[in-house]
Amino acid sequence: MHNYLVVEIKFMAKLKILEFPNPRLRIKAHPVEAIDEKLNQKIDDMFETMYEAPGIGLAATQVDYHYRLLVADVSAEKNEPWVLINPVIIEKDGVEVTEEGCLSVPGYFEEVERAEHVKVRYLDRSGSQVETEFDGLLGVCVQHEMDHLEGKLFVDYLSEVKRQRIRKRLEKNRRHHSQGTAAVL
Ligand code: GNR
Ligand code: NI
Repeated sequence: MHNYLVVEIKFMAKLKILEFPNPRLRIKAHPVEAIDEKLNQKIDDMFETMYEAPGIGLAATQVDYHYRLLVADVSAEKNEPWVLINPVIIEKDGVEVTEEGCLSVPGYFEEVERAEHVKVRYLDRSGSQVETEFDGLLGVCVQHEMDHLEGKLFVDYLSEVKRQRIRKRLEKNRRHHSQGTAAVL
């Protein structure tokens, strides 16, 4: 009998980001049950997708993976990666208005009101439960990503008129884009 060592090599992959008004962005994410190789691969793929976009955060929901997982990096050097698994806000205070954008709503930036400070309980990449206080841009980003896990988008904080205007323009752009693609085929 021969014993074989099977080596599996996985490469990082850039994932497709769902765009508003795709109904899959409205799915409420399930808790992560196990931090295993499959989840680790997903985390790596999410970082690659976020850095290439480029964005400062990405929720699993946006890449059609409906588990409570988000990544973020607001540093200029892109060397401060954060991974939050099953995050829960346990304290919040203050009010802050920030001009937000979203990779799932490309090209639009609008002011959104969020808590100024949040304390979040979550599992880190190693599976340890930790509590961290977030504020500033990272605090806004974490709240924005946690909304995604609930199926909520920043455009939901805008007026119905503004939201419909954004939806119509994005749908129109997408129609034109897919016509161009179809003509090549
Ligand atoms: O890249 C992003 N920038 C951003 C700016 C202000 C507030 C929130 C964000 S998050 C966004 C990436 C994204 O869509 N994450 O879900
Ligand atoms: Ni977003």
